[in-house]
Amino acid sequence: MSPVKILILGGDGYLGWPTAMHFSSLGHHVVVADNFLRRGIAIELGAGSLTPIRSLQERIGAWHDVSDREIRAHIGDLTDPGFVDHIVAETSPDAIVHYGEQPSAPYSMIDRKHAIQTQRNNVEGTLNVMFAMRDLAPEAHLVKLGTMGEYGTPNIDIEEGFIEIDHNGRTDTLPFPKLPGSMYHLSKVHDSHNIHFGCRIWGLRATDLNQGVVYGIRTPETDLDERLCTRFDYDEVLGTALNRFCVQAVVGYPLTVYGKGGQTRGFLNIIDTIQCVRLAVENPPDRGEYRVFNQFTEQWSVRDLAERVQRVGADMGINVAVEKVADPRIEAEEHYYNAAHTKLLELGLRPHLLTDDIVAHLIETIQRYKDRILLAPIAPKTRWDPR
Ligand code: NAD
Ligand code: USQ
Repeated sequence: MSPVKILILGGDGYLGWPTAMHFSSLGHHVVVADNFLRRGIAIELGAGSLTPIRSLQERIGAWHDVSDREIRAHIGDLTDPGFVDHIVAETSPDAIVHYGEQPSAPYSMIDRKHAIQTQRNNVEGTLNVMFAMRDLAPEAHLVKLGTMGEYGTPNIDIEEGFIEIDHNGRTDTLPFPKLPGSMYHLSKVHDSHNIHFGCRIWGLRATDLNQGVVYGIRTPETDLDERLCTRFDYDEVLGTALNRFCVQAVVGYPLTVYGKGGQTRGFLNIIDTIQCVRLAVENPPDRGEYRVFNQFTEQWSVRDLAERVQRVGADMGINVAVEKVADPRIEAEEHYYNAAHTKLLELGLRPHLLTDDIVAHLIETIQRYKDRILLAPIAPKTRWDPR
């Protein structure tokens, strides 16, 4: 693909920073925007990244040292309309990759304040991006990170965004019903409706990537220099299941399987997140088209994942215990789950499936940073029903 201009919102985050480096390595013109909300939340929680992440400015300098390529940065808040208009007008992007939201379900369930903050941050930010596109960059392609959790766990197969419905003798293809399980996941549902509206009414072009749970810490670009590493959270609010289990294995903390452990989700390696986003950017939809791709490579129950980490740990000489703790969330602990995920494969996705070697590699990488692990924020405390 010839070089294009890509604006990466949330470009200082777990996924945004490696994505920025990847597009830059391919020769694209990359601009990132971030307000460091994620770094601030980690401080608020008394938690922190396992990996010693550098400031955004240092990362960009290190990337230039290593690759001789430029990434430009704008520091500001996507809920500020003036900031968003400025970066869109200044960049004139071909594609906008939008990671810039509060991504944690537990954070959004701490209390009323955190729920409202999450929905304001996510929904207002995305609305600002849509208006800026309508007025300043109507040809640009919005690649928006949504989540598989928008669908929840219905007792039917999950389709990719839309479902054909026969009703009273008539047929239509309509958005798949949504049953999100947290205020955060709800914010993504609101975003999806808003973006769909922007495509239908204003002729925007957008790809909504309903992503599963991401695991992993290393990409070809982060491996070039330790200063380029991405953040990696393992606390009860910001950490995700497999990442948390591997850190728990390293420090001898019993793996925290919530409830029965039959909660089944789609998962993918961070390398495949970047691959999927690249495929979406390289294959834009038409004006007015709203596409939904389910972005994960395989599905696992959290119980299966914990058993996997336990088995790989044993092979590495680590004694890993699994502890079923009362589920702090309100969610189905055993359920049917079968979600379609063919559209990215049709575009050329080559999945990096979870193997024992990948789990071992993840554990080894975590062991390198073992001295930085904070124990206090690991135990689950945030409850969906705090009464
Ligand atoms: P992250 O918190 O590390 O990255 C998000 C970045 O956006 C952060 O750097 C944050 O500071 C920035 N940001 C948030 N609100 C902002 C605002 N108002 N203005 C400017 N910058 C803002 O999270 P992540 O894990 O990299 O997730 C990125 C995106 O992917 C999120 O939208 C998340 O919902 C989605 N997602 C993540 C996963 C996962 O497992 N990590 C899975 C599915 C979907
Ligand atoms: N879980 C455990 N033990 C833990 C942590 C989690 O059993 O220590 C369980 C949870 O109860 C849940 C499942 O694992 O059933 C997934 O939880 P998670 O914290 O790994 O992921 P989740 O809260 O769903 O959120 C993460 C990202 C979010 C993204 C979402 C994709 O933080 O940004 O949107 O994964 S998805 O789950 O497909 O909606």
